[in-house]
Amino acid sequence: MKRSVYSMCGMCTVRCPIRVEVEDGIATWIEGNPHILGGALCGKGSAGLSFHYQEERPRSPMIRQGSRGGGQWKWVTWATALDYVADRLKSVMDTHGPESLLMSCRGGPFLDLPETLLKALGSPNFTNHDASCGRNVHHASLSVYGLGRKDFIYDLKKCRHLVLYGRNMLESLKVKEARELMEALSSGMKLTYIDVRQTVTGSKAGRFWMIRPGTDYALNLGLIHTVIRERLFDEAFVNRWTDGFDGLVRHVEPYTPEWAEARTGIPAGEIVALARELSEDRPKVVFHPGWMLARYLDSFYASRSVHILNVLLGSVEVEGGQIIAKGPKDYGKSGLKTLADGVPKPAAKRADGVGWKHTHFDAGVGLFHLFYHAMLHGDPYPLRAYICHRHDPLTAFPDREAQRAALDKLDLIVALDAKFGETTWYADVILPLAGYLEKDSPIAVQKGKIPRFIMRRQAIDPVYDTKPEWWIYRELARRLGVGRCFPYETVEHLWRFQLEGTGYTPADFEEKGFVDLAKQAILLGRDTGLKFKTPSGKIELVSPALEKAGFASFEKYRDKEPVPEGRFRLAFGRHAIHTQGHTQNNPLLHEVFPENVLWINATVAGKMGIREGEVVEISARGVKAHVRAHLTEFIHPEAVFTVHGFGRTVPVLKHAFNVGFADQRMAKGGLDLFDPVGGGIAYMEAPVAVRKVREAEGKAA
Ligand SMILES: Nc1nc2c(c(=O)[nH]1)N[C@H]1C(S)=C(S)[C@@H](COP(=O)(O)OP(=O)(O)OC[C@H]3O[C@@H](n4cnc5c(=O)[nH]c(N)nc54)[C@H](O)[C@@H]3O)O[C@H]1N2
Ligand SMILES: Nc1nc2c(c(=O)[nH]1)N[C@H]1C(S)=C(S)[C@@H](COP(=O)(O)OP(=O)(O)OC[C@H]3O[C@@H](n4cnc5c(=O)[nH]c(N)nc54)[C@H](O)[C@@H]3O)O[C@H]1N2
Ligand code: SF4
Ligand SMILES: [Mo]
Repeated sequence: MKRSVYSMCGMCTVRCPIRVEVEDGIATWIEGNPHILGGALCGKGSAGLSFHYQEERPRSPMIRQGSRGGGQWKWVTWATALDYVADRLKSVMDTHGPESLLMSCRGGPFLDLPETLLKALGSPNFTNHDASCGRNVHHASLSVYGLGRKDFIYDLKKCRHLVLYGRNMLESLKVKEARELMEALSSGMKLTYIDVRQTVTGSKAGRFWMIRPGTDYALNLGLIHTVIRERLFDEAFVNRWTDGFDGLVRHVEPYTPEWAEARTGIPAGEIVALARELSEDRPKVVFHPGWMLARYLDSFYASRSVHILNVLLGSVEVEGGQIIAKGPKDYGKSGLKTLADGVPKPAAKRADGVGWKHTHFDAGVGLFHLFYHAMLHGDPYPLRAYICHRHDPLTAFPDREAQRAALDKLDLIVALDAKFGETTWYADVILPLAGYLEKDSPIAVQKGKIPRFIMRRQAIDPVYDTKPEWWIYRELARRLGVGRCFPYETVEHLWRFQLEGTGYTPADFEEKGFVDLAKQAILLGRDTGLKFKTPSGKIELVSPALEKAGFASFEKYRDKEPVPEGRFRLAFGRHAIHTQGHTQNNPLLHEVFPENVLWINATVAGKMGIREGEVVEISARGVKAHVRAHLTEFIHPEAVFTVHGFGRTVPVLKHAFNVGFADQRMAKGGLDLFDPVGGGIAYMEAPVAVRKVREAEGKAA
């Protein structure tokens, strides 16, 4: 029998809506939800079947037998695994208090379950991956608007000019956004793409600037200087909605386009030309803040300058610009009920110090890397158990050795994962999650121009002995004496609980897999209707909160140490066919893109005697690796580039084990190297060395 099921992709965290065909219990076809994506899906999404029917994933609960990371496991039943986890957690909490429990979970729409469990147990230490991703951008956005990085959407359909800083929309992709970009380009939208190398996205741009690594802040200061000097900004908007414009004017005075040229390598005349072009198209222009801009010690201020450029050109809450993402309440509707709302906030302070010691960071999820200090030193109090849910810090954060040394202080590490991540392999217990086709998930809210509720429905029975999150958290909670916080038996009960007061029922999702909460999108009025969540209610070019915490609103530009010959900034990023570190073992994706290489500027490589395809040694602070060189003129001479996620060390991953090179290994000492204001890891601050292998071996001998 053939069935069609609306669900959500899980091959990356974008979670695109999908339609799945199932024949006699076997999934045979996946496509993008035709009502939203017109059937389109990316390569990774299309390889979803190959993930589900592959053997090399956790197929039943596992308890570690030998040393951590040693790879000796015992398969156990769910009852045994859950009893074991609950008993160990109880004993840790009895001895050290509930706050000694840490949980990290990759951000996303389904966080209510893990957050509720942790809160119910009495620990404030919930965190996510974002210190390794977009935290600098997020904090910069909060400092300007009081709204975070996810509170804006970009109206590409009506935009006239889009500026991207390493935001590689066509490779580091979201299906809906990539389609919108292509459509906008076909309708004449201009695209300026700024990166240390050329990308697929950059190849579609009318203007491509190969910027000197880490100098985007200097470029933006030059742009802001020009916009102000030539009075290209939206005066009405700036006067009505911003605080601190005079301070900005004074700050950018010395930063002429010529000054910026000397740092970025981008000709002053071109910087001026871009500023003028954009002012003609304003406010239908977008400077996209991306995720990370670049990962340096001054990325917070670089990101802030991107937000400020949008403000100056009036690109706020306007068609073709950036629009404040609307939730149910903006349309007078009730939001979903959450389990966490019914549980009191734990009294203990966060062990990462966020919210009390570090008051300028968003206390919602804090900063993952700061927990390692608490693990190692028991300061401000001991952390003794860690639940790692769909997160892989040993891949995503720097310095594997330093991380392991801290993790080794813990009495218990539990991993909830659908794959064998590096951290999962280092855990004491693995609770195997069902793949996304094999499970129902809680209903999610998607904010946007028009907010919607969307549902992931189970399409097939679990291929192995794996379980969905809603079941695992409920079972753990019951064993830990907080089952009352998970008041449902089936997922249907949970959905009904979530939908209480909204007027919808689970049946409303059958037709399309989602429900839109309005028919027509509304924009808030730009004269009186805007309300920013800053203390002043305005856009804060000068941020009193930031200054109170001891940081400047406008930071002067500091030149970076020059990169010596033979050394490079290690840039990294994504490829359209892989997701972070967890698709390298997918048989289909492995076939298309088996191994990462190291991009290096062809002229520089020529001088070093390095040839295309030759294996080179890359090293930093005592860590060495071998990788094949790829020579191209399309990368800045001071940078090398690789696709992140390779060099897996989990031996059961038969396609990915030991294949390619792990860029994160080069960031030794990097847990302490983070942007002090934005909180994000500054991976690219310390350069790497590259040399020919024969030469390297000769010198070592
Ligand atoms: N296919 C695929 N898509 C994904 C993901 C995935 O794993 N796979 N992951 C998702 C996630 S979590 C994220 S955060 C996003 C990331 O999406 P993006 O931020 O768009 O992209 P990245 O691939 O990380 O690439 C960063 C780019 O920044 C460039 N860069 C490096 N240094 C500098 C610099 O100093 N200045 C400038 N201007 N550019 C620089 C690099 O050369 C690279 O091209 O992608 C999302 N989409
Ligand atoms: N050096 C370096 N470091 C980086 C990056 C880089 O490019 N270079 N990128 C940074 C960025 S942008 C980010 S967002 C972070 C990402 O860092 P993470 O959030 O840790 O990475 P992911 O690989 O997305 O997800 C982690 C875990 O989720 C599991 N998982 C995958 N699919 C599923 C699923 O369907 N269900 C469940 N339950 N689990 C699943 C994977 O097995 C993996 O163990 O890394 C950051 N760190
Ligand atoms: S971008 Fe691709 S892999 Fe990610 S959720 Fe969408 S279809 Fe799946
Ligand atoms: Mo990310």
